[in-house]
This record gives sequence, structure tokens and C-alpha cells, in this order.
Amino acid sequence: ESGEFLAAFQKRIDAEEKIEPNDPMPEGYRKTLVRQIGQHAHSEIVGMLPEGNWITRAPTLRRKAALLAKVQDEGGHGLYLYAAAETLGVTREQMTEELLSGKAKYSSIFNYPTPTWADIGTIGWLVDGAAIMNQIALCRCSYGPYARAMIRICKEESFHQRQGYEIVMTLAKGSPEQKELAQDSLNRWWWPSLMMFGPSDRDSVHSEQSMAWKIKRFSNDELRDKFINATVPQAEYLGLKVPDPDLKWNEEKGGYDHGEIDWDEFWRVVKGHGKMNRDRIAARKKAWDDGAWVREAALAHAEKRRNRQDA
Ligand code: FAQ
Repeated sequence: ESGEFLAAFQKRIDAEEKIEPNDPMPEGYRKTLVRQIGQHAHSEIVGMLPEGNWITRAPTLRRKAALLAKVQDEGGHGLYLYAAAETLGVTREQMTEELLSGKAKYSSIFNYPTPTWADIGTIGWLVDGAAIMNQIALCRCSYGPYARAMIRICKEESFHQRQGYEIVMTLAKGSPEQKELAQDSLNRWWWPSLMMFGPSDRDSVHSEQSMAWKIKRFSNDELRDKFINATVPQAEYLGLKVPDPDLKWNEEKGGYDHGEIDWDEFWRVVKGHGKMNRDRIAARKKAWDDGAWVREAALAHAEKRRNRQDA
């Protein structure tokens, strides 16, 4: 790639032009997007599992209908995202193989278990809340198909966040046992939710280039701080305690200071050693294997139609 080509491309980015599938682009730009969009798609699909766990046990019909709809939305988000990645010349099969072999990552957050009903509320509140904070910025991503997919996804995530917050609110205002369930769930999900934003800026290998290409609009730490500032008052409103003894309002910067994140835990989970990593991949592998006959039948049908047309 010539310096001239790279400079012309950067000029388009700097002018806030959207890059579209057939436009010339540097190989690194294409690769970064395939990696990020693919991992994002995998996160949506793997993210169906912790909540899917509660569909049959939701406490009321209303809760069950909302949860079912939410999990279905996540399947839809995965599909838009796989389709956006496919515009960059990678296939769904390739991406799935990379997920199952462990080459492609998915969000660390989905490797934590959901032992109580309160976890369904907390996931909506914190995990969807964090997802929105990250994805609102991605609506302005320089790659057109990804940015456009994000607009619809964010609208749906905002419903997800509200249904989660409402579950936690019901528990937090309920009996002492219910409040305890909500607090215990917040205790377990707070730190993993902060880890969703990725490593600290000093350890984020991709941030600098991704920000120059306007794939990312904010750094990992910037988005994490925005999330903390938005979420702490919500916990206060619920009468729940954020499990960080070092959390303190900093008047000067107009935001919270927070305690140190356990980065050893983060990397352990990212590298496949979280509580649920093996179960999650085993579930996805089973779904892929069980669906093989559908893919084969669809191909055979397409082949038959082609032969009929040729005849
Ligand atoms: N988990 O250099 P950076 C959802 C990896 S929301 C696992 O900072 P980058 C909705 C990273 O890939 C969740 N791995 O990387 C939902 C890289 O490894 P690589 C999904 C992580 O890309 C809600 C390495 O560490 N959202 O699903 C994590 O510039 C409820 C170095 O990191 C997205 O994917 C992590 N937390 O920034 C569904 C958003 N963090 O690829 C169901 C789009 C970092 O070199 C229920 N993605 N890594 O092998 C992004 O915005 C970015 O990719 C970041 C990471 C910010 C996640």
C-alpha cells in the first residue's frame, strides 16, 4: 500500500466520509473491522446463553414475554453484525469456525454465571447499559454498514436496559430477601461490567489506530468513566451499594474516581479460563453441529434449483 493511498484514505476519514463496502481501504482497516465486528457478533450470540438460562423460570408471564423478546433481539443483532462483517469479504462459516476454535474472542462478560433471577435484571441494567455506552459511539463509526447496524441495535438495547433496571427496581423495593438478591447480583456483576470496556488505555493495543481511523470514537477508559458516572446515581436511587470502597466523587474532574480493576481476572477470562467459557463454547458448538443438516439441505436445494434452471 503506497503512502499516497494511505494518505488519501485518511483524508476521507478526516472529512467524516463514510467508507462503504466497495470502496478501496487499507488492509489493516478491513482486518480491524472484521475482527471487531466479528467479535461483537459473537458476543451477541453467546450473550443469549446466560439469559436464555432463565426463560423457562421467569417469575411471571409478563417477565417471560419480555425476556423472550430480549433474547430474540440479541439473535437479531448477531445477524445484522455478521452481515455487516460479510460485506468485508469474510464468511459466516469462517467467523463461526474462529469462535469455536478460540481464535476469535467474544465479550468477557458472558463467561460469568447467572445463578439468580436478579442476574437477569442486573444484566439488563449494567451489561446492556455498558453496551449502549460503547455502541452509541459506534453509530458514528467510519464504516457505513457497521454504523448503520448500530443505530437500530442501540434502540433495542435501550429497551433491554429499561426492562433490566425495572426488574432490579422491583427487587430493591421489595422484601429484605429480594433486596439482598439485588445487592448480591450487583456485587457480582459490577466489576465484570467495567471490564467490558476493554483493557486500560495504556494496555489497549488497537485503540490508537482504531481512533485514527474513527472506528472507535472514545478510548476504553473514557467510555468506562462515562458508564460509571451514569450508573452510580442509578444505584443510589435503588438504595444499592456499588461494591467499590474507593469510589469517590471528584469535584475537580466532575466525575467519579474508582478503585483498581482486577486485570489478572480480566485476562484470565479473556484467555478462556472464566467460570463459564467452556460451557459457552460447548453450547455454541452443539448448536453449530446440530444445524449442519439445515445448511446441507439449503445448499442441496439451491443446487437443485440451479440445475432445473440450466436444463
Ligand atoms: N472481552 O486493544 P483493545 C453485547 C480484547 S455488548 C473480551 O482495547 P479493541 C450486547 C480485544 O478484542 C458486548 N476481549 O481492543 C449484549 C483485543 O484482542 P484481539 C460486545 C476483550 O478492539 C448485552 C485485546 O483484548 N460489544 O454483546 C475485551 O480496540 C446483553 C486488546 O484490547 C462489543 O464487542 C472484553 N471485554 O477494543 C448482548 C463492542 N476487551 O482482538 C447480550 C464492539 C478487549 O487483538 C446481553 N467492540 N478485548 O485478539 C469494541 O468496541 C472493542 O472491540 C472493545 C475492545 C472496546 C471491546
